[in-house]
Amino acid sequence: RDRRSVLGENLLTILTIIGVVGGTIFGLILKKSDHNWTQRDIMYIQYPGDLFLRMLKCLIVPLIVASITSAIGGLDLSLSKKIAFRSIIYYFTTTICAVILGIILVTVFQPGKGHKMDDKEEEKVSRDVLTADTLLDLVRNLFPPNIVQATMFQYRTHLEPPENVTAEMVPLTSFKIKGQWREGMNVLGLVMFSVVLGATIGKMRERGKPIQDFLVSLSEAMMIITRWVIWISPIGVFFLIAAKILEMESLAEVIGKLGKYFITVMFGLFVHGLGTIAIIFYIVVRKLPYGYILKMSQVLATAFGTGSSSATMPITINCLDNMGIDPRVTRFVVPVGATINMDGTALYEAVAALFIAQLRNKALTLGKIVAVSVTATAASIGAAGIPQAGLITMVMVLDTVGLPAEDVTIIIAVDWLLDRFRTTINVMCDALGTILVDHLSKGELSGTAQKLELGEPHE
Ligand code: DAS
Repeated sequence: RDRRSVLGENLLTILTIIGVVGGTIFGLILKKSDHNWTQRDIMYIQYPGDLFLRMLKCLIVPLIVASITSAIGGLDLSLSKKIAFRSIIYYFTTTICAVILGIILVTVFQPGKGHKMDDKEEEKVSRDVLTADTLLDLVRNLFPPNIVQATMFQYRTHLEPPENVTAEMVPLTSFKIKGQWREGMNVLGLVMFSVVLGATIGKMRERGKPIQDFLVSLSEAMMIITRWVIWISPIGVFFLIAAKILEMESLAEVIGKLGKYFITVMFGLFVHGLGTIAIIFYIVVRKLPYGYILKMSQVLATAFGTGSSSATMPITINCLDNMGIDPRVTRFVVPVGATINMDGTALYEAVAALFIAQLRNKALTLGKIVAVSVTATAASIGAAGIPQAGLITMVMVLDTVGLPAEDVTIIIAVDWLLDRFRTTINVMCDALGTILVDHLSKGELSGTAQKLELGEPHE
């Protein structure tokens, strides 16, 4: 790739980071002014950012179908099975580690103690390990009806969303946060379909070539559009963050009640992110990470600015292409990971649910805590890669510990900020997984099948 494109990449990275920092400062300056900011004012400020977000959203459906299908179709079936298997093992291992880390931190830090919301005596629970009732608890909670719902997908077009969405556990195409309808998109079904279609095309061999060639071209066309849209990200993240800062309640009063909770989640995300980097780079790829992280910074800044793994996905794919990762691995691991691999969300759901249980003075048996680890994992799989989707699937985890769905409102004040950080971790762990799977599959990839033809690196 020539020097010009590398210079362009670095310039864009610096501009996007300036966009994040500038948007934060701009938002704080506006917030400090004595103007009374109405929802309408904020909508206008957010408008350039919304345009940027919508441009990225337009790419999601064609990019997911074309990338996953052409990536799997471009490999012989045995190799694509190996890549899928390695990816799934990575997703589950990192998600479970994130949940366990979250449970340990919230149990050690006890962020909910001291702000009791219920004055009733703390229930005494048997601290013994696996008694019959704990086991019963575990089994009863292991497959609550909403786990089935969370994995059930409904890909609805823009129908009028159902009324009481917070009780609904089916990952929604639209849901309400703070009285505002948010349109979203659950791509789980689309990903499953693309995997099956890709495997079918692979099996068809020559007869599948016309559709394979079409999908490879469609995937490349989406990446070319991405490389145009990517130049708007500094402006997009600037206005998205400024508007969010204006919307935010004053941090002072919020930090009081939710301060320890906020710090517990942030510390967990930091440890998980650092740990994943250390394991992937020092043990597997044996390369110093700062070169990768520097290249990744534009992706991470976009994930932070948009709060959406799905919207950031085209930019993640483009960045990994520029790193020389095999496009067939990238076009499978990133779209699937952006949909079902959300380590940051899983950690956050476990911490938040146990934090609220502490506030409510609800002592939990070991069975309940183990059940939380299962439902927090399922909730992160069920969460779509759109802003604050984790807040919606949180209801499922609250249900596990016997808390009402309305308790979600206790943590809503800082959720938009935590959402950005957990989305950044989600995206970073997807990219690290791609680098890992590419490294593990190097031999087989260079041997058997041709690389996907990529167009000119971006200008
Ligand atoms: N914003 C979601 C994402 O895009 C994460 C979440 O809501 O927890 O990854």
